[in-house]
Amino acid sequence: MNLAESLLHALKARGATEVFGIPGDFALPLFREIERCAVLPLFTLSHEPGVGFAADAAARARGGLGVAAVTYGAGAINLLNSVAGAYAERVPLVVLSGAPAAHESGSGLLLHHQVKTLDSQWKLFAELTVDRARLDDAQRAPELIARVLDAALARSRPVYLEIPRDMPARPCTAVPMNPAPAPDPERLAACADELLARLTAAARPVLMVGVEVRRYGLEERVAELARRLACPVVTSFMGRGLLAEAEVPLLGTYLGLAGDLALSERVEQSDGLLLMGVIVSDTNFAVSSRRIDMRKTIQVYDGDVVMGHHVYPAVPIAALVDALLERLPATAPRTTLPLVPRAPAPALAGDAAIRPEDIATAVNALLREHGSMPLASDIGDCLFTAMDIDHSALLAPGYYATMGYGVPAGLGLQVATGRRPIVLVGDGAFQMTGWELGNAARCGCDPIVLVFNNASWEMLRAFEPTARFNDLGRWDFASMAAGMGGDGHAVATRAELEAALARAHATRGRFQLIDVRLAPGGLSPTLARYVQAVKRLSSPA
Ligand code: S1T
Ligand code: MG
Repeated sequence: MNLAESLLHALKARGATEVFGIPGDFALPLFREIERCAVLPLFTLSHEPGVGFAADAAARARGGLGVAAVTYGAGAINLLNSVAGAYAERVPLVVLSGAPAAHESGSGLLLHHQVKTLDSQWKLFAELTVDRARLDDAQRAPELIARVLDAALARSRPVYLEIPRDMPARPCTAVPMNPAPAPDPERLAACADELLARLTAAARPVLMVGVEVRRYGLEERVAELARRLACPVVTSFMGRGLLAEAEVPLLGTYLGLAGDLALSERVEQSDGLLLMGVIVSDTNFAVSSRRIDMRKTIQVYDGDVVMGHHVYPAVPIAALVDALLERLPATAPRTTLPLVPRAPAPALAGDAAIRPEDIATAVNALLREHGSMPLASDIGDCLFTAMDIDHSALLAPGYYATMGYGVPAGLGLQVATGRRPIVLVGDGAFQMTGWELGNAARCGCDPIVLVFNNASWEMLRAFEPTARFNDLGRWDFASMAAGMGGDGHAVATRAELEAALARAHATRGRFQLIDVRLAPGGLSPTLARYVQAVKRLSSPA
């Protein structure tokens, strides 16, 4: 076996099911080996940001590692923003970068793709990963690969492997599978006992679930925990879609002043708020009507558990959930709290102009008729509109908030899970990475893509209403679909939207792009409330 093969087996053993990438001369030997040994299928895309987003989405949707393979310099540095988003949103993304061979690095020449020094790229990735290794010694490679890949899974964050181009074909032994270190049993027991004591003492406990619940594959166990705790469950904004297919008394998503005010009140008034895997960020908590006193919450995040002034370090969330389940009788009565209240699907008046909320209504009608579909959303009003779509599995950059995520993420989701997604994307974000749809057929994907075509960076206009720089002009995305191997439908009325969605759902094997011509200036109700709340909370009292 050679180094590339050993690496691919190690990736596969840790949940990877494909590699997304774009080669370059420093990565040709690596790509040659990936294709030759076929341990993991290789999917090439058109631009490295899309490669990173697709690999990120594959990891989020399927669990386990996502893999992005790129060339040195121009390729890897093009990937940085996607890796940054994966770091911020806790995604175990593995970057494989080609690099100059030993004899080239020592040639004394400046090498093409080089930046400041040959280590510049290494230093850039140091800021966006939890571990890194340069595989320039085939003897040491197996232990380095094991350490780095296991760090990605344990910390649920990106890692970086630099592979000089004279190394992929070098003979190499297999990468060991090292057992994850067990948490200190006494600390774990004390932590679980105190946490349950606090919840029992609380008169108004609430469980909020966040991204770590999905990243560590805990949805089923946390659903069981929710049932046994028999307390109300909400998701954070970033956790939207969590437990969507689990049987739990989910009240909905906490959005502070931008969401359901009764639900927000319940969260903000709770005297026992358990934040399970929640990123305590502005996007999750910025528009709370009253600042949640984090000293009264129980925060389980990034390997630590914080309760009041007590900190329990190195308590992995999975171990804690299991310890809590051990302490709670399995026979606890199933709670009768209501499931997520579904917004009534008002009938769409046929010839009226389309507003963002009409898209949610039309998607809800489709999902209620044909069954659930996973969603991949970009940033922009499309993500706020997604809050009005029935609770479905949702991939979105809700915290790092980079544009360009939606379409590549839809491809990554379908490649990794085989499930056909609905992609929600604004016209501005589509201009960035929507063209990856040209690779959909080659990747075996046929997403339904809803372009929120408001001819504007509307989310920015909401804060800068007089600025002209948010004008994008009306692009005719529908007419571009055929050239990329899909079908395009331009719709301007609600009836046209419903008909196009039905037609798109019935058509398989080609991506379906629905170019929704939105009336300028319209915001979804959630984004409108969010903007109001931000303005209110940021204006001097
Ligand atoms: N560039 C990238 C890569 N990501 C970003 N988030 C931004 C810039 C800033 C930005 C937003 S929201 C937004 C921009 C430019 C406009 C999005 O326009 P579009 O996709 O058409 O969606 P909509 O019209 O619904 O707003 C965030 C807030 O920083
Ligand atoms: Mg727009």
